[in-house]
Amino acid sequence: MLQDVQESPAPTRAHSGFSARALSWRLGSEITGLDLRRSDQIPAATIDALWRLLGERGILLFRGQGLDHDQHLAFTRRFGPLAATGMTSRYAPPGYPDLFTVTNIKSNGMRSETENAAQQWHTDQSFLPVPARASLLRCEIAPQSGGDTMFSSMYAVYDSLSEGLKATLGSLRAFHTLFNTRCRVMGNRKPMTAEEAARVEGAWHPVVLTHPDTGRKALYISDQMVDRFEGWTVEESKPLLDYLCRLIEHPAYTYRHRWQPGDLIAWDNRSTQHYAPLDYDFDGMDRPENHRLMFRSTLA
Ligand SMILES: O=C(O)CCC(=O)C(=O)O
Ligand SMILES: [Fe+2]
Repeated sequence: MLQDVQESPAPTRAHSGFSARALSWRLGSEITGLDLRRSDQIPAATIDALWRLLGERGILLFRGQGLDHDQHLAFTRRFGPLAATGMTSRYAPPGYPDLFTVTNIKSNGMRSETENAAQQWHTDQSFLPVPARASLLRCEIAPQSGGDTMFSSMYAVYDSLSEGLKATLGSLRAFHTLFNTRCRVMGNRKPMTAEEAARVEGAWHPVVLTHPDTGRKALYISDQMVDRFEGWTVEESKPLLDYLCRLIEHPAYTYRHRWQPGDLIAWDNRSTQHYAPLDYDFDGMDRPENHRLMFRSTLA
């Protein structure tokens, strides 16, 4: 059952050095008043305020920044050390091992392995024992129509549950791995080497996570990574996972972003999930008007 969450975000608020406007009621803030190309000039107090807001609101949108790779990485580093790029560094653009390329643009006639990397709800790197704290995705080329990314608030999903289900989930752990029966996004990827496969073998995490910055509880399972709870079979876990995954994709808990080149979105991997629907002409991806090129940095 859907219940209203108790907290409401403030409308446009002035912070130290920037303004924030809610993107939807339950998650997301658009930030204005900052030039991220010169992030070394942003005061530490402003960076702290952005980080606090990210924990509360789940995603921060910065429009029209037009960053290059170096500026993107410099801004990311203001929040802490970078994470390895996830499954493997083979998706990094030349010379930038800390960036992950998400694109449908062919290279040497070969289809991109990341053309459909996000066609399932997930939170980044949850297959690692210590997953990524946050990710920052920058749009360089967007399709003429579509190519959106959707985000969902795991605070809102958790808050919507009954006390009984909260108590049951609060005592459970789940196994997160890309090698699971629900995962549907490996289709176009080259087989992993044994070493790559060992790095992403999987990890156990509590199903309910207490966010270290806000103290709020968030649901931490995903359609892409999880097919069983600890001590339960896959078959037993499926009905409850199906139920929770339906809540995660419920429009009431989501924000859908229509990208423009130059946009940058930071998301908190502890309190949100994301998903890129195939809402553009995927079969016509060879035509320039359907090209999509994004770069992601990841915080350890
Ligand atoms: O393609 C997208 O919009 C999202 C890609 C994604 O999941 C990621 O970069 O972590
Ligand atoms: Fe992702």
